[in-house]
Amino acid sequence: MSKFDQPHIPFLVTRRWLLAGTGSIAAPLLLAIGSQKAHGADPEFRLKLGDDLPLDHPLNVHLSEAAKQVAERSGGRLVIELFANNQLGGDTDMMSQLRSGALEMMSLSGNILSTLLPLAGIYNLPFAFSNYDQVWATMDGPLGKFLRAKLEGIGLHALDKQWDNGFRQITSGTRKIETPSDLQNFKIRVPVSPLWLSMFKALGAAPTAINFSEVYSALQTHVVDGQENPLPLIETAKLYEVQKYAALTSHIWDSFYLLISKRVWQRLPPDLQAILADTINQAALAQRRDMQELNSNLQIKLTQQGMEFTHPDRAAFRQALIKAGFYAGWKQKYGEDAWNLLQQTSDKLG
Ligand code: X2X
Repeated sequence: MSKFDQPHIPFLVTRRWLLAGTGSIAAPLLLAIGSQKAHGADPEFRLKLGDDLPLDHPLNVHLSEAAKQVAERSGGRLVIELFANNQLGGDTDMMSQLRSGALEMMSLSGNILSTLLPLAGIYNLPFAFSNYDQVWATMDGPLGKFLRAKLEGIGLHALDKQWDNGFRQITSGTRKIETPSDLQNFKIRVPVSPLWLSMFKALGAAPTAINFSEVYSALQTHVVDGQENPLPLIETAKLYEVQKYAALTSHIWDSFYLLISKRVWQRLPPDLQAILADTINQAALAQRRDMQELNSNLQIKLTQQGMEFTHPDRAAFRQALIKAGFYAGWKQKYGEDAWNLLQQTSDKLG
């Protein structure tokens, strides 16, 4: 080879791939499950499923298992290929792909989805929940049903069971957070969601909306000083490497809708629809159980990894939001009907 020849590059390592959230490039980011060879024939349906979480997050552990089962139960007719860890782009990109037909399935939080359908994120209202009994009574109950029906109206079929992301906690690389006043002018990353921006502005912080695919690098390069996410994600995305303090505010409970484009859903024959829905909904229930267990051990693990925890009084943050008119404003945006459905099973807001 002359010195002018290009060396052979086996595959393209993109910036996105390198920054895929974990800071580690060792693990393959594509899980292609239930390949056609295993079943000897081309599948009738091959669906790509994209998500934004690290491979070892319980959501991906259970989704990849579910994908295997779908291939088996359908005799290889239906194959789901899981693209984890923002491999297809950040959430905003993947959501566009889902709408355009380039992607068939996606797990997506109400936060990003609210940029398409504001109501989809109503369950993210801060301090709506204090425990998982309330959470699942809400999302498996009347409000969840109401929200899934609204999603059909914008061409998205949501499977019945949501997947847990968890109660969100604030982390910081620069200061301990104990009271709302510690958030004054705090440069914090939030998901691309009007509700989050509005909440942290109401608390006096300086929030910036950034997709999760860019969060590790935004913290590492000090574009922002903090972020907020549930402990299982702080652990699996290794955010403890670039954050020092964690304040256990549990300010927002968050989860993922398991979405499939309505056009694709309607093309599936009823027997494949049933296999898909049943297998993935069962996996969601198993994932919820794992998340709760994981949550209880993670404080110890993250402490060993160098994080320091504070236990703020949640009521003080809620009071600050009430005082800023936060709940009154959002009640108007969401409307009485949805607000009252939420309040049937949530803590009293406002
Ligand atoms: O973007 C985040 O922080 C995440 C992954 O937790 C979501 O809510 C989509």
